[in-house]
Amino acid sequence: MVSQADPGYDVIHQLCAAPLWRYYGNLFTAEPRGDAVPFLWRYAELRPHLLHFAEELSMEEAERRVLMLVNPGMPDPPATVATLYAGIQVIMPGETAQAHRHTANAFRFVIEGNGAHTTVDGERVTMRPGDLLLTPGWRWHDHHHRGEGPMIWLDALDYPLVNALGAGFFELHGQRSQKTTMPDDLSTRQFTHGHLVPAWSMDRTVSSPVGNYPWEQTRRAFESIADDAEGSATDGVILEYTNPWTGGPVLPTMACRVQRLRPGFHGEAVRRTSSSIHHVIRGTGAVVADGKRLDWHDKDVFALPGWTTRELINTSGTEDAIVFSYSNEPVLRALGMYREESVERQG
Ligand code: GTQ
Repeated sequence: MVSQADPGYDVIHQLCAAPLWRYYGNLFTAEPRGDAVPFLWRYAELRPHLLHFAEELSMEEAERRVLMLVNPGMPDPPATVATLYAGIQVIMPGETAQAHRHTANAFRFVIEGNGAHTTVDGERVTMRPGDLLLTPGWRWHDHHHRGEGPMIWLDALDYPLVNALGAGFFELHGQRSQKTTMPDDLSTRQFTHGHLVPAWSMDRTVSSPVGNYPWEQTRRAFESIADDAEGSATDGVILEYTNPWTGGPVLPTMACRVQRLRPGFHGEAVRRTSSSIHHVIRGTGAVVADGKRLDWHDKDVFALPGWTTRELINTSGTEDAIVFSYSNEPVLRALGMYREESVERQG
């Protein structure tokens, strides 16, 4: 029997080798065991600080003026859950966030404000509250605000995954603003007519070609199935934003969904290997995550790491709750690692 103090341990350590038998249970866990924990960020707490930095920090001092939502279990490098990041960005009237590009895929979900747009590879894309705007990897993008009052949105990126894969590249454009090279909102207008898509374009990329999935469409979708759709036992009436070329997720690494929880909805408990980040568009409710209850309100953000047992609850007896969310489910599915199972309710 080998002794704990066997001098061989020190020697192999010096040789940059290690005894697998001392690590085995941590490397090959019986079930997923990540660093991230379920967590909730209250919009009402963060907003004043965002506005403080909007006053104090110029756009020349910050590449982007963003409060990152850092999971207490993933401080360094900061991430929100495994493979995913969320941040809250603010831009003030007259400001420009300069043009750059990165291999990380990004999208924005607009929280408040009007009169801003983002330019993505030469196309101006208008931003309104509730809109989902895509910036797939390596597209040039710069943000502009020509309206009044603060413009605030949720940023989502997959840089934790990109960096883990050693595939991170970043470039400044050189000019603060890109020149526009096509009509405003063209990609959105071309794909806005349901099943009719432009057949002349052969550029069928892995990412959705749509610049903006407008709130107006989302609202209409919910309205037209208002009381007919039963929805899912875990998630209520949940809709997925799709890539019109494939019917699949909008980005290869991130799937975006929006759900309506009817008054009093109490979802069945489930756990999934995918990690997700949720933004409350409207309503009041709770999520019971691994037995712990997190209460949410309008515009809050909460993170659910993979394999967290969770149930969603709308605590209002009269109002719908509408929740936007994104997950790394496409990555897990592509790699054959997606699993889900139903669990006994805890809340
Ligand atoms: O707006 O391009 O939250 O590059 C993080 C990195 C936003 C952006 C973020 C970014 C951006």
